[in-house]
Amino acid sequence: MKSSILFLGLQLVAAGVLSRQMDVTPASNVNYQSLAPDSDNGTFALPPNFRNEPPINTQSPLTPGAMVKTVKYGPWHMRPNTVLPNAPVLRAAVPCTDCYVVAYQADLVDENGVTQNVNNGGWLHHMVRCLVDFPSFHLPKDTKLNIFLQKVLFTTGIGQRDTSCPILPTKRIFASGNERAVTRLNANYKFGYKINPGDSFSSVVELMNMGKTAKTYYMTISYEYLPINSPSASGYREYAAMPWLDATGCGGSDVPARQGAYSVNAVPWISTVEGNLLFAEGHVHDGALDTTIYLNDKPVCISQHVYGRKPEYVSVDGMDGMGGGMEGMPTTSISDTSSCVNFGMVKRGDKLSAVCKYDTTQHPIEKNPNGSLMAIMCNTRVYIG
Ligand SMILES: [Cu+2]
Repeated sequence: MKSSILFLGLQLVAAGVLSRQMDVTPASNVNYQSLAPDSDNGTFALPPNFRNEPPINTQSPLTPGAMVKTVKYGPWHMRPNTVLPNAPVLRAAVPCTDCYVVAYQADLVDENGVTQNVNNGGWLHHMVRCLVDFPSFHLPKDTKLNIFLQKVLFTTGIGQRDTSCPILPTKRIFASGNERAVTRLNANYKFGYKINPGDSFSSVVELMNMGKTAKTYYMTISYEYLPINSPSASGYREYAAMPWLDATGCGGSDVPARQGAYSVNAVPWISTVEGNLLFAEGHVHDGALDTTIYLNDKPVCISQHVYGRKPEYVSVDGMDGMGGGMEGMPTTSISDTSSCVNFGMVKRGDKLSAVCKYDTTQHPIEKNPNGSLMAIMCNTRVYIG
């Protein structure tokens, strides 16, 4: 209750900031009438003020004039009860060139296109997509030499630097957790991610097969995009920055699991840009309640994590799913993560920070196939434009 009042307050503060914004093009043509957070297969209502982007609609995209392309990555053949930790996807296909990606959504499917999730053992634990700014290699795709060169490229990156971790070899641009929420960059203003000819994507993907049979998985990403030359793209620009606030700073995001109620702090970032806070959501693992983003130590966004609202996020131990709880008891995983859009402005020198609240007595930590507790995470992407 307290947090929903705080959240309402934050919305009002954001609305006040909104009226002072300049130098941005409102994306007034985005049809937000169709926003219907509870129109999916949810089994209970979302909390008040929970902002949930509607799924990417391949037939009628939210942005008029936009196109949607679903790109399939993989396959990964996984034995039962196994984890594929941060596998690289090198030279991954881009959905378009000379275009602005305005929204995207990840999913995990099997070879028949059937969605794989907690209820049948398939986890898209997380994926992180990076831009590798290098003309594509013209070598046969799966030769050892090419794979080696792509790995070198992936780990050295060329010409692109990450916003909050310039020390990293690549520039992080997209990410998703298993809740597979939509990231939308043009909720209020005309911003997108620009893909230029010659751009190449790389990703890391962490998958789990907690089921009892071997599976073949593919990750799909549905991109909503505007071709640069289309009239609908008029006024669009690339966002200015996407700082990644992470509990491990520029590390690998894994934080050793702990039981109980506690907070995990992400390492703050001092802004090097000026602009609107366009979109943010927290990425956590099961056990977390919410992620709060602070601007100069004042809370400006609460990204809430809701568990088991859709049937595919409920598993029963001993069945073909995964259980963190008691034998035979249903276990719920994060099914919905709320996003904040247009929640203020940053100036150069401002501090952005984030805190993730965990309470493992309310939601158990996930377990590895060997029964040990899985590492937790606390990170957030903040798109600024
Ligand atoms: Cu993760």
